[in-house]
Amino acid sequence: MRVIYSEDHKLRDARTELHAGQLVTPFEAPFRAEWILAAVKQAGFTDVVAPDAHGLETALKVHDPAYLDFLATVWDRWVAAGFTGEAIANSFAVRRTSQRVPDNIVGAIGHYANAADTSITKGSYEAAIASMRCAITGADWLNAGNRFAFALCRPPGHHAGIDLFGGYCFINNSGVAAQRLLDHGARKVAVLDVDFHHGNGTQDLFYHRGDVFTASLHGDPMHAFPYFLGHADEEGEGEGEGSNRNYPMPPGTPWHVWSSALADALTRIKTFGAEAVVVALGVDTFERDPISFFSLTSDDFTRMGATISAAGLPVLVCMEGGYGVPEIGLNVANVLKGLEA
Ligand code: SP5
Ligand code: ZN
Repeated sequence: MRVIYSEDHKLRDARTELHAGQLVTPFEAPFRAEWILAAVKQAGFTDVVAPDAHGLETALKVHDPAYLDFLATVWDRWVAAGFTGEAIANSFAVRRTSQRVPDNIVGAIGHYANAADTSITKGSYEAAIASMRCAITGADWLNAGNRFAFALCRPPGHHAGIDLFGGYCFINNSGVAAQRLLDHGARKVAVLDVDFHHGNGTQDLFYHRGDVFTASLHGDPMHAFPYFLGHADEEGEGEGEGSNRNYPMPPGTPWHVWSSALADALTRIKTFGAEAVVVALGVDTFERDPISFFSLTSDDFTRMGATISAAGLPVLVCMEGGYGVPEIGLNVANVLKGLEA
């Protein structure tokens, strides 16, 4: 198992997250990647490399160019406007409003935001680029004929849509990796999203495409972030009809229920004809995750890896969520162990 990690994740270190009516220290913080890296090394995954210096060519196939330009410039524009706090969206392009991008930076950030939980700071873009590079480098490890890679992406990516940031995500690393696999020979691939939260961004990227199957297992959006996407009747449209599958599940969902959704998703991925799987791995399904409501145990993560491995496909794991508790490292290492067992 090759592990791809960049120190540049530390450039994403916001002071604020709008949570429960207060600006709190973000759940998505640098310690996460440090704890996960330490635990995977401890578990014997010591083949750790830095990512290659990729540009935006692959990202431009799944994101809107103007959105990527916004990400690259938003912090400087925010500072130039005279604002001293972190960049937080507070006005949104919602139902029956114009989708023109305002010149004003407060308007622009609202246009491109799908949530106000993600404060943009100096260095956020550079960290997001490094995270994307980890995913691309991991995809290329599979393109070279290897079976497994772990891209220790931070910041995460699965809430980033074609032209939307939020949910702690800016560039959709798993989606960019899927595109990279297609660009290097795969005819069809799948993104299997096992983060607690619905992969709304990934669903958006590929909803009208027939070359990427997207499956997401997550807390029912009636009760959990991202709230506005992730229902079971969202199955893809046009060329993508039938190539999106959602598995919303209720509070308290344990492994024996969660794993039957996983089995169904893997069966559909095989039937679709995917030649590789990108696993969008959040360990926020853990029973003690501070912002989520599933009941998986640390041993369940080993079972998760083994179940995914049994599908027999090459697997690129991209890190998504998982917060707060020391077990996030162990839980990630357990998935990797299960994959290689
Ligand atoms: C990548 C990822 O896991 N992003 C998640 C973003 C969630 N942000 C909003 C968090 C809302 C949490 N509300 C739950 C309250 C629990 N008491
Ligand atoms: Zn999550």
